[in-house]
Amino acid sequence: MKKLKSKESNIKNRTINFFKDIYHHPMHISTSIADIIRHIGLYISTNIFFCLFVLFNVVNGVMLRYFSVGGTNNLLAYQPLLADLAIVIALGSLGYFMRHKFRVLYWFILTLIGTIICVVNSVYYTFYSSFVSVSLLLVARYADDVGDAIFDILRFKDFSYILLPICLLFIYLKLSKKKYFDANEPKYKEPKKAVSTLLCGGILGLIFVSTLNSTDLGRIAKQWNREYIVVKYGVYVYQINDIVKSIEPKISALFGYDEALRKFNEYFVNKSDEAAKNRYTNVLEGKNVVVIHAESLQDFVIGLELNGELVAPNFTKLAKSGIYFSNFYPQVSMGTSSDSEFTFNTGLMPSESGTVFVSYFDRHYVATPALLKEKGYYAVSMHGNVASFWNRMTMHKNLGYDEVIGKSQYDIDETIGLGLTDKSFFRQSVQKLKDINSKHDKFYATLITLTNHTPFDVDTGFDVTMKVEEEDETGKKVVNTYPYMEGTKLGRYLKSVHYADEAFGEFMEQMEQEGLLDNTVVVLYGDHDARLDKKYYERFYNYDYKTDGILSKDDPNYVEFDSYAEELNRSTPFVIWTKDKKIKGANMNREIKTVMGMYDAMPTLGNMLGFYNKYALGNDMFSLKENDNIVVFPTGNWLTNKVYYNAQKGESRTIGESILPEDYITKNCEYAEKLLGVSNSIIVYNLLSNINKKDKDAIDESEIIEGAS
Ligand code: GP9
Ligand code: MN
Repeated sequence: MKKLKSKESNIKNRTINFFKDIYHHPMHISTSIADIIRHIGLYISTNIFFCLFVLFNVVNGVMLRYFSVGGTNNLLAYQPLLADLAIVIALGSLGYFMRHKFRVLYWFILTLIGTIICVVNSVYYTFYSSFVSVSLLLVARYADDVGDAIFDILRFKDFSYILLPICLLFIYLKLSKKKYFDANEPKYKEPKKAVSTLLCGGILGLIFVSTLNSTDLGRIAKQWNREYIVVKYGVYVYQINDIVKSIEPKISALFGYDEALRKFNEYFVNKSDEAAKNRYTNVLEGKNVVVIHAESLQDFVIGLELNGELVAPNFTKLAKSGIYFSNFYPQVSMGTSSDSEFTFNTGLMPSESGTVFVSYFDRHYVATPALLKEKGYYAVSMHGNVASFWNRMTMHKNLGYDEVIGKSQYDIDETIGLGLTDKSFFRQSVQKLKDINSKHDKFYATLITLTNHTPFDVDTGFDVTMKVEEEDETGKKVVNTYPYMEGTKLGRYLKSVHYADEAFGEFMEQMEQEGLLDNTVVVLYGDHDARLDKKYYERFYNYDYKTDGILSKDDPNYVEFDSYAEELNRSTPFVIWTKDKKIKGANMNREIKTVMGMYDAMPTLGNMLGFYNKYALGNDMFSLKENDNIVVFPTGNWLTNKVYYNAQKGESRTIGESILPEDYITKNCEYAEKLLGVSNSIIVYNLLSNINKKDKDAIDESEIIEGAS
């Protein structure tokens, strides 16, 4: 016993001497650095188990990033490493508030949880190229799809995370056997150490936060780009954030239900249970529907020419030969693409907090795919990116799509930017549609494009310079080239749109060749604007080739591009196109200039296709009474043919010579507020599931009565 004790104190002394040596090293290490190292050394030698706990959990986090996302840059990235360190140290520090026995158990439990997080995410990533969400696990919807296949796909790497906790256990047993803990670590609680260790975790956390930019912060708030968050914040912060995000909607749904239901009933009490008939009612009934969700496609490119060449000839052709809504506005919030998909298919607005696709995917919605399914359609969504992106895999099913075709069902033979090119995507999708067409009576297909997404890095060779005919010194006419939009983000956007347009043109040709356009309506919408800085539009509309700058404000040709112009410029094209230019007497080739929101798409198309959703918040564009409409934005801003109202600033800008009726602004503000409130309540409190239940109860009751009679 005595011998053992002296051996232990020898070890301790040797360690202390080693760090003393560093302190007095002839290399003239500055005293303060040597001091720090000595302290760290002492800390480690008397807290070996805690340090190993931190090290092993951090290593597991690094391994997960490397084995899933991959790349040496991920292996060496310092940001997630800092985040992992901070979170593991901070959580681990609480152990010092406990007596020794419990603190070891606590660290083991934390390690076990960390290991489970790594294993589950590793397996999930192998399947879905994304990271797991607690909220998805809770409903376990994806389990059906995984099924037995899970055992075929598991690899050694998925279990490698278990090795370190086993090592930790092994080391613990060894240290206990050698009475290391008796000699070095007190049995009692050490609150001082707990606080200083927590502080250390906190400082590391602060250093980490100081390295983040606004995109990083924005993305953690939204939590939809899971890979990005894991790569930046590490898997532990991701998972904690995911838990918070998953609980948030559940908590907000606990309060205020009765009030929400009262307002909901009040809002819909006078709304008809049937669609108003007009000359477009049922004109498209029975036709296949192909919806093109055109990534970042803005309306100003329709008909736009540069140097005599159309930027988007195919989109322009579609607009000019179909029903073209030329003042159409997406109503997206944080959920961008997914918000458009949601509003287009349900007529509801995006949620006030979080995103519907990620936070409220488990609510009941009345949606176009489900309604068309009732009419015998096969509903499918297609996208070249991973199906878990924006939680589409789950949410599209909830909206009623029979099938969600994502990246794994495409041959990724050509990539640009975010992934599979639109050209390849369309080429392969036509074959899939051909197959679907041969198997089903009619189909509703949503094709979500990808290439025209920021950073718009597609060089199509489309010329965005300015050509000016001038006279040279000899008086001869020459064409000079000026940079104009070349080298700017808007210039890149125009080239990228040109690519997306070419891809769409090829798609239409292939559809025609396969005979798929004959009984099909093609619906095109731009999902949101490209979020380009105002300065590019200022240059675009006011370029002065003589100075390669911008025209002066006094110049007669100067076009003011202020914040209102910027808002109005966010419009995207919306087109309903069929080969026939007249169906049942209805004109299928016209332009509608009345302002329209994404939430008007469902009522308008629904009337044409023969279905009605009382709970869609927009209007059927062909049933508008006063030839005016209101587009409410998630910010509370709204737009009519007469005015753009900015709710943030409490300011408005009239459009053209419009004269506003008395109370026009007040009434529309009230309307916008009510609409946003009721839409959010439907989502948060799941009010449409109640409606269905009520309908069902009513049916059940009538059945009982009928049965009794
Ligand atoms: C991702 C794509 C882009 O698959 O749809 O989404 P966004 O960034 O536009 O919301
Ligand atoms: Mn998008």
